[in-house]
Amino acid sequence: MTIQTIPTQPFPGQRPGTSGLRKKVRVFQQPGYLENFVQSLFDTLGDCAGQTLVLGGDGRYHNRAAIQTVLRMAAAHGYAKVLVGRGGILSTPALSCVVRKHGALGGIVLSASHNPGGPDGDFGIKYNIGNGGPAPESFTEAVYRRSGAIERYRISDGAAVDLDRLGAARCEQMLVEVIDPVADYAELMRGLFDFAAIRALFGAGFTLCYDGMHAVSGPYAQAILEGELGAPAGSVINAVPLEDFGGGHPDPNPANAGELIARMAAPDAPDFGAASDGDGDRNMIVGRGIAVTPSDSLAILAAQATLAPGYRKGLAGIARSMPTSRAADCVAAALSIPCVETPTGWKFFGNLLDAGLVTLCGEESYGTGSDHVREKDGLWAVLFWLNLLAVRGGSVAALVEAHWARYGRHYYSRHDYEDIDSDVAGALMQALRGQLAQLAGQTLDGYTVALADDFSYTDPVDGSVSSQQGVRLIMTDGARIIYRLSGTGTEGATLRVYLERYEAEPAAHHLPTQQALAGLIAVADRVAGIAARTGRGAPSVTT
Ligand code: VG1
Ligand code: CO
Repeated sequence: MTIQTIPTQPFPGQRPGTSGLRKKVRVFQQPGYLENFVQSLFDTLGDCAGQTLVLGGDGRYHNRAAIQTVLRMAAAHGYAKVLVGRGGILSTPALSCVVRKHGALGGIVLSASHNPGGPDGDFGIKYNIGNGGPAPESFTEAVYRRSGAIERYRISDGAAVDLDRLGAARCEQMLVEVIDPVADYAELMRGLFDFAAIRALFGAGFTLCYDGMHAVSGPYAQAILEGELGAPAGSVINAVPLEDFGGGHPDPNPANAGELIARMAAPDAPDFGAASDGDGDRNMIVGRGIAVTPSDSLAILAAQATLAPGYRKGLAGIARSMPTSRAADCVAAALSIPCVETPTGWKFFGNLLDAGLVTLCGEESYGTGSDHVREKDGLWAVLFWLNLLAVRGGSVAALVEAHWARYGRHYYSRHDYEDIDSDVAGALMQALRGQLAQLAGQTLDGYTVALADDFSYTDPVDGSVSSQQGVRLIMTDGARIIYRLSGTGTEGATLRVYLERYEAEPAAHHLPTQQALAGLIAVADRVAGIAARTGRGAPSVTT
């Protein structure tokens, strides 16, 4: 075994987006592509000698090959130890948990999250720092700069490590410890939630369907929900992680988790439905005949948090991404705690959590989490909901409706226009930014614009500024239209339009969402010229 220095040349475009570097599998399969990025990462970190790295992925196609490459490169950079999940598997929240628990320097997640997998699908890599959370923008930008100047990478020519056997192995001087991917995570969950109450709930006949979408969360859900909490065998469907996610799109929303939504609408529907995404950090909560919007879910968890043992002392504050509805703000106001508005992407929550400014965080994109790790956490959200239902009784729908009755309802929808031409998308955003000054004060189809801006965020902890985080039109009645371009796609551009309208009156809480938002949808198109510019008469995905 020797450490080799291999000459290389920069690949253009190795710039991490909202959540890591994501490209087509074929791009990652180019010789040197992954190596260049990992070398740029290690160069940016500086001295890694004697440190611990945590490594795992969502099991998608190319995961195992990439893990071996990272192991051999870590060995060449003097890491003392790498903790790697058995089979190369670690969900994103579990990796965050392991990094924190074992005091690692950081972790590498191999995942493209909710993007489809397989040879023609997507792959991705993300670096998490010692707090367990995604590296901040200043760091990922430094990695990107380094990737543009790279001339060589260092790698051991050692043999592949057997990822399927628990226990210790070696690569050069480095210890490789293959760990149970579930154990540390399950222990953390036991300390946060009332497992006895949830066990009693299942014991009393409560039924659940959890859709693992053939992605990473199946083994976690089976071990915890079926194994520890007594949900009947078979409650977790599509539980085995597959390299191509069974051909599905592991994005837990009503559009992509069709099987679950159909089950929850059937006459013999279980009491509770849930799904998670490729890397296990997203969640969708479904009741009989109702899919809970993620923004509502955050607000409901916040309002009821003290019913879960891990949050009995109450919340320091709540944070939500800017496009996430303001339902959580109403709860924060009622609790007299702060609600912080951040740009899209979990990396912006890390500083707030580390500083103890907030306890719960959420995004409209089916992401919810807390200070227990530094990532959003799909199964955690499911356990939180089960804990609430076990303590309070009643159904998902009843809990949601009671919440709306007390705080009002924020009708909410996201319209995605996927794979549009990047230049067209760029021009659309540019034109929107150009209109901002004129828009304030205008009345459009009955909505008067109170504020039109491009969201900019100053991190209250380190003072860093992130600008151009989404164009917002905020109406005098509090309704909002937000436009931004996705930072996780690998083909063309995706325009996301976020629509929100507040309704205080309980008698008006049961409209179909798209109908309730129809007026705003028309304004959104009129202002941005979506149909005219993109040629699309309708969004490709509506959630
Ligand atoms: C999307 C979501 C964002 C989320 C990100 C990563 O980003 O909108 O809220 O944090 O995915 O989620 P974008 O830039 O495409 O809108 V995941 O589950 O990929 O880690
Ligand atoms: Co994800």
